[in-house]
Amino acid sequence: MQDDRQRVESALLEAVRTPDAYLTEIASHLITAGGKRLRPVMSIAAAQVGGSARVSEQVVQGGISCELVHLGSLYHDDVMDESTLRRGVETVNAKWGNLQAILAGDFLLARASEIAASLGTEVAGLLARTIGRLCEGQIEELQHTYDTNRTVESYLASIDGKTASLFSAAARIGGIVAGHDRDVIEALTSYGTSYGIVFQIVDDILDIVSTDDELGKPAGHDMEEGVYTLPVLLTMQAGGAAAEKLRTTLGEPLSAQTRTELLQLVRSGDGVERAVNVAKEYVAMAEATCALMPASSATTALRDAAGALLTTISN
Ligand code: GRG
Repeated sequence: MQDDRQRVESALLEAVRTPDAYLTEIASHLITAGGKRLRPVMSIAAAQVGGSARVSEQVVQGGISCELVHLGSLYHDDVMDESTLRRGVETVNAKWGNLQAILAGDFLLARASEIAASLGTEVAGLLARTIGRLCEGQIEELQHTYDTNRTVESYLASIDGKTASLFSAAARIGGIVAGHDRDVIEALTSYGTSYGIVFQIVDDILDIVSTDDELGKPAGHDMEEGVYTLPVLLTMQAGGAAAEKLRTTLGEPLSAQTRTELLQLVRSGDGVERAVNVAKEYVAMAEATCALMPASSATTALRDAAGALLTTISN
């Protein structure tokens, strides 16, 4: 995997190189800043299901097409949220400005599309559809900002689009490019969806239960911004005094003091535990899809990766 990771890094930097040094610098900013590269790693693992051979250059290209979409979405997300820090460095919008961040984000999507097209019409169509799904998920979230009546269905639809669809595409592309059987490709696709749902639920739980230091931003940031995630929705759904307090206080921007107060309220109820239980259902689905794939060390790694996401929640 070390060798594969190096292949991913070189391919990413190569993909954003242009004759214009200024554009190249902006487009490579978050690549050199770091990141976990989960999406290309997922494509590579998906390709290795049922075998262990070194993956082809096309598989690496398929993986980085997903990472470039992820990067493009982060450039745009940071503009929308007016974020100043990402991957431990200044965001593109903070360093160069919103116009540069939007254009460079578009550029990353263009390069991703070009690579996907080189892998065939099925991959090209899938990547285009996935970019649409990310936008749909983000719009669903936007439509329910500060909505205390937001449903769990709305939350799940949003994270399915904004996060899970790209993990699903990464796994599917790995399977398609490696030439796996159709039933294995379908199993990989639904594995990626379940993994992505768990990933986002865990991320949203961490926003509630972690310390500011662990997060590198104030805990409860989502709630403060009007994005009511699963632990908050399930606390409100449970009824009682805590639910009543949340219902009457949320719905508008919060002061730092109120945020801390509400955070305490959510932490002391059972909303977090219930959210963990929902995540566990998706872990079980991810594991069940692995049973439909041929046995191999990559299959075991995928199986273990879904459950491992839950271990990052410490309380
Ligand atoms: C332009 C494609 C495009 C979409 C526009 C902005 C937007 C609509 C969608 C983005 C939605 C979004 C920010 C989803 C969350 C993505 C996510 C799970 C980020 C964290 O991923 P990690 O932890 O990050 O894999 P690293 O930095 O490790 O890569």
